[in-house]
Amino acid sequence: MFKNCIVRRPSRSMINGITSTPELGTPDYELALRQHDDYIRALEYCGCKVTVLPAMEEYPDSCFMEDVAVVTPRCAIITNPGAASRNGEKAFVVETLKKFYPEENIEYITEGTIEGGDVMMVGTHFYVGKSGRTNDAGFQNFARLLAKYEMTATQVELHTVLHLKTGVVHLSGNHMLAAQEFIDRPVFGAFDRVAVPAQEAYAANCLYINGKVLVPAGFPRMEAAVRGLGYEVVIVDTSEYRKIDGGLSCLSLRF
Ligand code: CIR
Repeated sequence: MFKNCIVRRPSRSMINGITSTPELGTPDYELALRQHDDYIRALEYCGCKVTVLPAMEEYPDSCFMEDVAVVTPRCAIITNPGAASRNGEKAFVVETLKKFYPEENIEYITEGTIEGGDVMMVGTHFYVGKSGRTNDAGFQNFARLLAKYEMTATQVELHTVLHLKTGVVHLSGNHMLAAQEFIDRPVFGAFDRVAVPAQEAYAANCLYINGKVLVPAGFPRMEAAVRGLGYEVVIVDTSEYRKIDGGLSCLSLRF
């Protein structure tokens, strides 16, 4: 059960966020704000209390809260983002996490780099992408911290996506959405995988919360597929965040 979420308002500087798809255009900040309002409402509709942090103009990508911490039922781990322009963001989530976790259960990555978008939690096991943002030393540091809390991790190679959860997402039970290179990956062989069609690859990044699933607007096949698994679907438009490589999970921490 997820009780709490933390989000950060997008900054005007989001138009300068890191992007691999400049052909999608520049984000419309006003529309992004309205989409953020809708996203918060969707999290509340799923039963979460949402803490909304203020925008940080000096960090164009700082609305993507997921990357700066990994929040688990036993501890919170402050990450060490691999993107240089984002690394400083991590300091600004600590005070907020102290309201939810005892200080001794807040851990810090001190070796290597890791971003939360590369971390997929399935119960007490964590799949961690080896990406341009998350390296071996970051993975090893993360796995050592998890072991303190009797949790485990597996490293997963990535070739075509930014973060692990850009391409593969666990919903609940045995359900997993897998796009592109993850459709046939043996490491996820024990899961019942829904293959995300190539034209809808962006919608692999859905978000399971308390029995409901947030699905990005504009992906009818994935919407139908998620409904077909028996979930209530909540549609949220993230078009402006997509322009800077962000999706539904990237916009919050959930615990
Ligand atoms: C970045 O490149 O860091 C941002 N423009 C997008 C971050 C997306 N976050 C995520 O997948 N968890």
